[in-house]
Amino acid sequence: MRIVVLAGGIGGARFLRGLKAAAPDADITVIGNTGDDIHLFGLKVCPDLDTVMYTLGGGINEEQGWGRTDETFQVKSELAAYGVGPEWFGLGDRDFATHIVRTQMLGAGYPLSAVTEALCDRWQPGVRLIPMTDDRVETHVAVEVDGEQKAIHFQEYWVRLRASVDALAVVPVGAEQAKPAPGVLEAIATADVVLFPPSNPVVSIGTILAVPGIREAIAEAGVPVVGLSPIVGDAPVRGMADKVLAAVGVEAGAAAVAEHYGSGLLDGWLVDTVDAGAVERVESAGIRCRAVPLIMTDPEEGTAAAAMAREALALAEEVRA
Ligand code: FO1
Repeated sequence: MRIVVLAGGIGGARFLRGLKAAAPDADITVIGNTGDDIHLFGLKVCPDLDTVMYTLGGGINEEQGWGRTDETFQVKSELAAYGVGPEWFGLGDRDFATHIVRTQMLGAGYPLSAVTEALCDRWQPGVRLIPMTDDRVETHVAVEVDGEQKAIHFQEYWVRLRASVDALAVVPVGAEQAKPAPGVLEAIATADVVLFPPSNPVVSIGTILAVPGIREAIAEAGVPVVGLSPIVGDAPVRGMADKVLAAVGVEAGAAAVAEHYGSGLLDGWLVDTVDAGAVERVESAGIRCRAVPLIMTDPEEGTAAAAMAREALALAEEVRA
């Protein structure tokens, strides 16, 4: 079975670990969000690609869900000693090697998709990880600080400000001009099922869908498209998805997110058991809906994520019938 998964950061990566356990013989292609990418110290950092690669490759810092395990921060403190910031983004020594190799290969002319493939040679994530595009896309967030409106990089909003101020707008800068990376449209066209894991519907999955051609390819693939709600009980399971959902006028609810994606895209939607009351509203939007446990209580073992993945695949078969 060929499965295509649109993935963002932590929630997507943990779901993928469960999907691999639930469908060990499946051929899984992950289309990774690159809107989180940030250039720091002359290096290109790809947080969502690295979170998938490290999580599935066994190098992730499990508590954080980002960065490497057994990390040290000598380089970061030496940079700070030179007064070179930003200090609010925690790049570790081991992680720096990934960004150095990536930036070196990009500088030699390799596209991000080839670089990602090369980095995955080391990590062997057990899935094919393709960036949504090889072109530069960076999500910026419009905020009002001290009475002044300005656009800041997503990472500054997310990490430095901790999404403590309202996001007035979320803009994937460069998305309109971006082209799907090699292999993305082919993977969607040959998929047996497409999954939207519980990643952020605006800044992760929304950004991937903003690359011209990707949303259309999924809508026209003619195979089941099934998503899992990142919102449980009207609150995001993790992160601050409600902040960016508000920016696009979507309430932080399991049903509202399904409606946001729309029945033109989604065939099935899983909500958590606490949101069983939302099933009827989702079904009336023309999207098949089931209420199942969606909290990945045991990220390490991944058995909860495997159960969620099995439910998603089962719903896909139900939709296909
Ligand atoms: N998230 C944080 O909350 N604090 C950090 O200091 C931080 C550093 C960091 C370094 C490399 C990397 O790949 C990711 C990092 N993240 C950090 C996570 C990052 O903000 C992700 O983009 C979000 O978690 C959304 O996916």
